[in-house]
Amino acid sequence: MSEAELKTLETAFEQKIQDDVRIEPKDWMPEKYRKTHIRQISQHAHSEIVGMLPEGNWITRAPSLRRKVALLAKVQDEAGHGLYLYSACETLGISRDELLEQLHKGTAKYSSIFNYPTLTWADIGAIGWLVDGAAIINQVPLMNTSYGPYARAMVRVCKEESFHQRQGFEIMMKLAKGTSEQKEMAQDALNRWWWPSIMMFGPTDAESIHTAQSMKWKLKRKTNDELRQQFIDQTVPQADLIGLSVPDADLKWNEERQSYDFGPIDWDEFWQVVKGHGPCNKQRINTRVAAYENGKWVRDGAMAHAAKKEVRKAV
Ligand code: BYC
Repeated sequence: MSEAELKTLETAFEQKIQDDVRIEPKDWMPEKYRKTHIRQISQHAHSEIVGMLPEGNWITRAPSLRRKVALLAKVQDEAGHGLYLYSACETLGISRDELLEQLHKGTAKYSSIFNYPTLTWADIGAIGWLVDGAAIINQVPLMNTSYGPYARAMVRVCKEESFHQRQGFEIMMKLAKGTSEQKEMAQDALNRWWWPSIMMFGPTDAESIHTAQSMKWKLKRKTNDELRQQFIDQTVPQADLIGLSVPDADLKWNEERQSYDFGPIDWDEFWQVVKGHGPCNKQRINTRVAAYENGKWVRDGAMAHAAKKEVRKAV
């Protein structure tokens, strides 16, 4: 391709981004746009399937049949989200096997939040309320992201995450209004999950290496700090409503900004977890690798079945 032809394609691409016309899989796109989408969408897909593990851990111990059914449905929804996102990512010219290999080898990331343990039933409430709550805030703007398959996947994902957030909040509300032991359990879960949830939005805008370019391409529609602030402003009144206290001594309503001021985030802890040294990183990856290996016979069976069907069609 000549330089002039490339320039024409680049100009047409930039114009589409400017006019909010979605980029679709067969459209021309800069290689960096393609790569950065593979990075973000695959990190998102990996987060969904690794995110099943801390919650799946409680399916057999849910305190009632109603809670068990709701949790089972939630964990299945996360598997579905992973599948839409892997499919969206595959439209960018990378295979599912390559994506999973990156996860297993640790060259692709997944959300830091899923490297913390779920110690009590209240943790399931805290994850639904805080983690799914954070996920919704992060993902609603992504329904307007510039890459078509990602934006469309986000529509259903966001609807389902809203159910998850409500079921988590309901668990917390019941515990907070229950016996003193139950309230204590809810408070303890909030204490442990609050700061990791705030960290989910990623490094500050000043430290974020990808935000500026991703905002230009309209991959990200809001910055990490904007989303984090939105989460805090939305969640603090919910904690107040159920009588739990947010574990931040510096948290204070700022009348001028009409927003909460909050205390310093432990970025050292965040990077430790991102780099693989969180409480459950090794366990999570080992479990995923074992699930992949143990599922080989299912994939082989499905491939053999598909191949047989193709042969039948051909004769
Ligand atoms: N954990 O330049 P930055 C869910 C990495 S919700 C681990 O700001 P970017 C779920 C980042 O990848 C969770 N790593 O990056 C909810 C980059 O490293 P690389 C998943 C993180 O991409 C409930 C470096 O730090 N949601 O699935 O502009 C139940 C510098 O960061 C984290 C999504 O993935 C983190 N928290 O912004 C079940 C949403 N934060 O890649 C499941 C889509 C940053 O250069 N993703 N890093 O090696 C996004 O919106 C953005 O990718 C992020 C990061 C805001 C996460």
